Amino acid sequence: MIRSWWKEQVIYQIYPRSFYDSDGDGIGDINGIILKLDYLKFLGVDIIWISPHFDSPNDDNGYDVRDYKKIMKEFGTMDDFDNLLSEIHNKKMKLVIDLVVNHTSDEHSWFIESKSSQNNKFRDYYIWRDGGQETPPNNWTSFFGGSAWEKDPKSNDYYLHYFSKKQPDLNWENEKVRNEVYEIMKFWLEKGVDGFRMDVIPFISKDQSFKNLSKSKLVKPEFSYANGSRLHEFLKEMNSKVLSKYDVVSIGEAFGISKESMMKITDERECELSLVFLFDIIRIGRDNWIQNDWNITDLKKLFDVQSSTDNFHWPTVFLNNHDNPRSVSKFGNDSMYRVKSAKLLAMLVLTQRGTPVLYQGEEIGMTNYNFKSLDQFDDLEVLGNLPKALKSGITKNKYLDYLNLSSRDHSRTTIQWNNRSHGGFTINDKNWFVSNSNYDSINVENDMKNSDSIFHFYKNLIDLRKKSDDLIYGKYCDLDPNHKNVFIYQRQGKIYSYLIILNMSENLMTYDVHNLTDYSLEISNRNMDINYYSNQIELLPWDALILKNKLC
Ligand code: TEU
Repeated sequence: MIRSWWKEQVIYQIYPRSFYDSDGDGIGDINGIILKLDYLKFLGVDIIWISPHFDSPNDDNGYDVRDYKKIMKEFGTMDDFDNLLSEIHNKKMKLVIDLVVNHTSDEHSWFIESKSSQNNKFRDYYIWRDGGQETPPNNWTSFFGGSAWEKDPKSNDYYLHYFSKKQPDLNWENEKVRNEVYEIMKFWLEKGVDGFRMDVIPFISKDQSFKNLSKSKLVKPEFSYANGSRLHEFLKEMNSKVLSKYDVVSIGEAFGISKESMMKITDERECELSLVFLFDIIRIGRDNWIQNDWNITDLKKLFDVQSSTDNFHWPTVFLNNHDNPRSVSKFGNDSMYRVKSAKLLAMLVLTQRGTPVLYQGEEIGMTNYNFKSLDQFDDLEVLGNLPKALKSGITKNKYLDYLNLSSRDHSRTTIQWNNRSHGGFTINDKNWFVSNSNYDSINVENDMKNSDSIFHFYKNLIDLRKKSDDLIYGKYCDLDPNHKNVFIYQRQGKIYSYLIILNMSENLMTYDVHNLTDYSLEISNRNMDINYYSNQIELLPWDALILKNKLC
């Protein structure tokens, strides 16, 4: 295993709009991030990834970029960004930015040119097709509802958009487009950013036949659209022309790719990307907006696939991001056992093999929001997919029930810093979205004061992980894949072997552990003694323990 800084460090994602509003306009901003850097440093974060900070009309909260070299005005100025970068570097942390280059905004100058006439030199920057009569060129659908094609009344041609119609897809077959992207990457790298998270990167290569898809393939378009035949070629080109010239981390958001493709992207011998975000774990049980039941044994299998890969691959480990519900609400118990189960999830994320990626608010156990009606959502996906949901035979109320489990907006409520108005997110009384009413008890200030809080548990685990190469690089082995409640795995290194025991249930039980008495307790989420009876351990609901054994 080749050592790399990005394997050893902890990433923390910031969704700037919802993080901290320093100027009182109700929208989080860059100066707000600067004000909280000491907090992140204290937590133990090494790498900060910020969701898009570029100029944008915000149809999809910045994932629709109007100008890649300008800052979103609500977030601040280029001087603010430069300040943020130098402050982060002064504190010996790193900054990763979001690269959204599968598509741009329809307000990007390239698209305005491209749309202006069929002969315009930017026409081929996007994907235009003649739809014939009144029907789109094929039956592909957009992730945000409806057809993936939008007709331009001027030319009668259709352009492709996998996401909203304000997010036209770039034509990566065009070498000029690729070079433009590489130039944008260099612009930010020359400023000193330490890497990129790459939005829906497998989608950049598209099946050029643009054939209709069968009904079954349309159900999960990510698997039919993703992984066009030139993906690996494009990534290798990007690597050789840009990434290889800098000591940076590249993380592809790899929505819907096959295991083979994932293995290729992250294979260190292939020179494509450093890491990918797979969605299998975070989306377990999901079918579009529907959250089905899932079980612990299935979850363990997914960790096994990613964590036991060979020495040439390195996974990411995460249970939260801005596109998914809050982890304690999905994987834990956000009522009676909120604190305990959030600590268990912290242990899971920080002791698996792979780079841990935390999401703002996770470190204090923020929970899902209780949406009462569809008009409370901000996410354009909610209304976009409503016709499809109704067509599938469910009522609006049922759709709302599903969204209360699955919506992206749960993670976009504003950060709960203290118990003052809007959870202290803003210096004024404005909020672009909502804050969860539980901010009077769940907030950063409370967690900082209480040494037994979720925050301090994260901090202690991060610290432990950093001090132990064996916990980072040790071999991973799931010791009891079939157990329905307990997730027990070993991380075996050169000097220490660690046992991680997680009771992912409300059940109280006695559990057999082979060679248990060789181990001593390193840390647990219990504040009372743990009883070992020879090779048996008593587990209380949501117990999480790390045991350690010095190898000879
Ligand atoms: O996300 C893509 C993604 O995996 C999901 O958001 C997906 O589109 C949706 O849940 C399908 O139901 C990335 C960004 O993370 C997301 O915020 C953007 O909206 C999207 O791409 C378009 O840029």
